[in-house]
Amino acid sequence: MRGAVIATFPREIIDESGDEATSFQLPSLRSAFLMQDDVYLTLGVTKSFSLYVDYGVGSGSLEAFALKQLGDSGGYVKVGQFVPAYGLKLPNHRTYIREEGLGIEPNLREAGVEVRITPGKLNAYLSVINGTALTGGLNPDWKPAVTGRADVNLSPGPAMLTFGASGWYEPGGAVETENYQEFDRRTLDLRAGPYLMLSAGKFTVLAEADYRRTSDNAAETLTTSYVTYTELDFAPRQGLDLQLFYEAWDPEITLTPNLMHRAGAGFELFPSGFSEIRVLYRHTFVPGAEEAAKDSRTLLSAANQDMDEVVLFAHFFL
Ligand SMILES: [Ca+2]
Repeated sequence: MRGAVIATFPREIIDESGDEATSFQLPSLRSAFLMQDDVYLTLGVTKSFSLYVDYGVGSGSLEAFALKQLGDSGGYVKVGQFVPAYGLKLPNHRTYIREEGLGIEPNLREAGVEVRITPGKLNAYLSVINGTALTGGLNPDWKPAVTGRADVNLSPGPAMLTFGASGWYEPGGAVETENYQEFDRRTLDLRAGPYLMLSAGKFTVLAEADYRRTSDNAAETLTTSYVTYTELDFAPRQGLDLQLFYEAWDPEITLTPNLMHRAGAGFELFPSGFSEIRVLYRHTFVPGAEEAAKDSRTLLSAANQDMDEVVLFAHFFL
């Protein structure tokens, strides 16, 4: 089970153009919620064939697949409904490289086939997916999407280095109508980018950058955006992790100033083998947006991203 307590503190944005602007102001928020309450079961049918079910009681998300291992190296074929492989695996999904910038939600499950191969130092995943029966998924229409990631694992000296890239191509993204005669309303979504993990002694660096292009045929719009994430971890002793991170999101490269920056720090404690507590503080800011918002109301939403947040995560597992 994973829960979170969040407090946000928006900076005051003064808009001189009128009262309506107040509706754009992000509310200050004190909130607690259950992020995840999964029940899961693995059934080993034979040495190399297993069945796996994971149900999110609160979210209704369902992961259910059959997995056939290919040899002893970790390679497999997976068939069913699962979380597609993309980029770094972060415990916090409220980052620009997940839910906020790339639209990859924590409860996203897609039905399809995934293959993992591990020749030599390479570790590669490739899946063909097409939405999900329960929650819709990202592409609930007739066109399958292709996603995957591949990385190389090296150990230069005492360090461990993993670097690779991910891609996610959806030719039939979110359909905005139930009327299948209106096929042109579909969107095209492409995400791609490199990532790396480097650890040496008590230090670990995580980094990812992604490009995203979304075209909406109905609205005749094309959006090009990019996101980055960098994290530095220091573990002074076992069971304690200190973190510094910086991320950025430009939701549309042709529009300026709307580049959002977010920087923060936090720590992670493992009081026992079954629990994890994370506390983090982060500050989001958009240089130049406040000044620009006085002239252009369209930039108010960017200006109002300016805020501080304190988040406490608690995670218990069996
Ligand atoms: Ca921009």
